[in-house]
Amino acid sequence: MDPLSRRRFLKISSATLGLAAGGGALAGAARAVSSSAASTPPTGLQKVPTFCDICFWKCGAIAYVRDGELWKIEGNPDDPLSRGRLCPRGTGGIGAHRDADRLRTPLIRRRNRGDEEWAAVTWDEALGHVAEKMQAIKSRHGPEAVALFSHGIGGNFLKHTLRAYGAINFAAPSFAQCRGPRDVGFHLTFGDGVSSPERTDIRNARCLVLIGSHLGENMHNTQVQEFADAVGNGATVIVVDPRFSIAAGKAKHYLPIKPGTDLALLLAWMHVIVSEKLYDQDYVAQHGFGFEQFAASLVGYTPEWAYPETGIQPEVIRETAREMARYRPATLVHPGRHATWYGDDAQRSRGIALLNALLGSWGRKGGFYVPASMDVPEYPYPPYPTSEKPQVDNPGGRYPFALEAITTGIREATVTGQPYPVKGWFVYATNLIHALPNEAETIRAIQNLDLMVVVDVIPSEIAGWADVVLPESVYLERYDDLNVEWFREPFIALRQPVVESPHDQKPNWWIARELALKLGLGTYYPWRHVEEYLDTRLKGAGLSLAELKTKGIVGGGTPPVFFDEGVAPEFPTPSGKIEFYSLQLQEKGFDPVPRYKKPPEGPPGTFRLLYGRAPVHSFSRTQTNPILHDMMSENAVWVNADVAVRYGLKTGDVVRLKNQDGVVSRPVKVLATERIRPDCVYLVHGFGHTATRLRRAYGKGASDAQLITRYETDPLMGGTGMNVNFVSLEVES
Ligand SMILES: Nc1nc2c(c(=O)[nH]1)N[C@H]1C(S)=C(S)[C@@H](COP(=O)(O)OP(=O)(O)OC[C@H]3O[C@@H](n4cnc5c(=O)[nH]c(N)nc54)[C@H](O)[C@@H]3O)O[C@H]1N2
Ligand SMILES: Nc1nc2c(c(=O)[nH]1)N[C@H]1C(S)=C(S)[C@@H](COP(=O)(O)OP(=O)(O)OC[C@H]3O[C@@H](n4cnc5c(=O)[nH]c(N)nc54)[C@H](O)[C@@H]3O)O[C@H]1N2
Ligand code: SF4
Ligand SMILES: [Mo]
Repeated sequence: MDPLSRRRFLKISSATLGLAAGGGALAGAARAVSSSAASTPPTGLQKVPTFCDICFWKCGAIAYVRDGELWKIEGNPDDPLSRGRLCPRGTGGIGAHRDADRLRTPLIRRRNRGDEEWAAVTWDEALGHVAEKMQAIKSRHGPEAVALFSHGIGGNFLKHTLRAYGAINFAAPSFAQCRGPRDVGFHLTFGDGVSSPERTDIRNARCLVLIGSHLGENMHNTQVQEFADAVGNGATVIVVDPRFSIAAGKAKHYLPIKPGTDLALLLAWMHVIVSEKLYDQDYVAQHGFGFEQFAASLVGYTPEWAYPETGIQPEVIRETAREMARYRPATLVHPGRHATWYGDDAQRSRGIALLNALLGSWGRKGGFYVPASMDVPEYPYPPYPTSEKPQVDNPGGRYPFALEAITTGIREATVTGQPYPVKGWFVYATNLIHALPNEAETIRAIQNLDLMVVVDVIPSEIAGWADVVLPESVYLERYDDLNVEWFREPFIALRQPVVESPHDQKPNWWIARELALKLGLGTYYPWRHVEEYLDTRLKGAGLSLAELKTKGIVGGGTPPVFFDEGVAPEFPTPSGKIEFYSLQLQEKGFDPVPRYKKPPEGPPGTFRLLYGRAPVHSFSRTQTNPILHDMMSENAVWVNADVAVRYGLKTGDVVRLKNQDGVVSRPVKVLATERIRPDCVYLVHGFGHTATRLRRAYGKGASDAQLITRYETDPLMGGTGMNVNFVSLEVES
């Protein structure tokens, strides 16, 4: 049993749909995809509503097709996420359709795994081969031996086929390499996670605290727009980051913290707020559990104690704590998103949750709202087979608070064969070579497989390791499952094809369905075309596919989302309250209140390797996109200006980074800057591609992932803290 309750948000029934979508529907929106490649291309201008897939924010968009050619894409004004504006990546998304490096046909491996030598085959051959191998694995090891790694909504149909086959092991890097610790820390405290899109009421915050959440480089559209609104409204911004981020440029207080010591700062802040009685006493008395023990645990964590740990002066800690208290409950201490930093991340996130609890911001305007979604029934499929076996990634509940499956747990089982063998991997839209720490371990696991299938749009690093590569149509060329969004304003959005795929690429629903037919699982696909599936689901909500195709988005009105507006304050924790003291943590042998532990230092002469986002790229997926590539074609390593002088380096000089295990990066340019502490260096993630068929991106910049050979596993939930690698600068002569 999962010791944490699943999220329990408000559900809006279709009865409230009277309020839906308003007048702003797109008159005259038409389908620009001709029914077959042979038919005459449409002339004139078509506008096709859909939603973006360059990251997982899923902004509503309108694609324009001029004389049959994809012309441009803009935000859908009816969409509450984008409010009519896409981020630069979304605008450049049309480059994904045009990318000359795209996969064009199914491929079967010719020689050794990883050699990137292929034979082009038909879909029938490729899927026939995959089905045959899957049947062999099933008869030898059982269906549980086939696992799926996938990221994003596009994986839904493949998941359905694999569930029908009997598979039970499904994981995404968005948990153990991203937001997992944060959601666990908040679950343990409030009984509920932060969700995506985050339930943060940034636009109404009067004080916004960003702890390494580099909004503005992290381009999640709604958050960036709301951040601008908050700054425009005069909100106080406090930024804590070893690097002077774009967000730091908007801050009243910038705290250049020593990396890995945030929990010390959080504890000192809470010490000030509790000892000076600045917290929301009514809120804590009404909703809190174990406050006395929690308060007692803070006694030693004075600002003077935190100073040598964090490098932040005591008076700055006091002043910023008081500033937060001044604006409560409209003080939002942002929970971050990519939280897998040091291995103590669920406890650090719990620290952030507890600070918000003291400020009374959970459920309050300017803090965290209570999201709602519309009720759209699932498609009525026959039940899936059940399994006697537990999931393979977390044997014996070793990480007792894991809310989702752990990618690296599946990888480990694939290497060890324990608790049972994993012999087949399906990889859908996740470049595991860049997304998981310790690339060598990923390759070791792959070498143990009988079958490795990758569904991708470009010949990525992970595709290079596949036995069978299946080329998918990009998001502008396909339908996907519905986006039934949990947000302030609940809504349903449709992704639909705007243009045809240029070669023999196929959409995920088609691939999943054909594979199921080859596996003899036709009863799980009562529908022949995804349009039937979508229409059936939408009819269940009193809507239709025709309506969604025209509007792109149907909204469910603006329900109350704050306690003050009448939403019942519910905390689905074991005590039914906000758990300042956690008995469930205590029972499992963990600290019931967060306790600070010093992070280990690196070897002398090394710098901690930090990484993050650039506004115009998503992870490792956009570097071949011709439009986004032109905006930023390589990354540079940020080096503190004084350090650069010591090494005789200036901006534009080339170095290699060598990590503590002797792994050396590709050559990368230096950015000598005052904007980073001298004890760390920084790379934008996703560059340094090594797959030879990524012609535009190959060899440009350096890969942070390649240097992340070490990671610290979070004992609560299995997240992989990746900010624990140290590099030296190797100057090119
Ligand atoms: N070193 C390091 N590791 C990290 C991170 C980091 O910053 N540094 N970030 C972590 C975080 S926060 C996250 S969320 C994860 C992200 O991890 P991933 O989601 O795996 O991100 P990408 O590296 O972009 O890999 C996406 C893959 O999907 C392919 N793809 C793109 N579009 C489509 C499509 O329409 N269909 C199909 N089938 N494939 C498609 C791309 O070509 C690419 O191969 O990585 C985590 N791991
Ligand atoms: N443009 C763009 N935007 C994106 C994405 C993308 O690929 N491209 N990906 C999206 C996804 S899935 C995610 S998860 C988010 C990730 O974005 P966020 O959750 O905002 O941030 P991270 O990538 O974890 O953190 C990077 C920042 O943390 C700082 N940092 C590093 N170590 C420490 C530390 O010890 N303490 C503190 N206080 N700060 C530290 C770094 O200097 C950097 O500024 O971005 C999202 N938005
Ligand atoms: S934030 Fe940008 S890339 Fe992500 S879905 Fe929205 S427009 Fe697309
Ligand atoms: Mo992420």
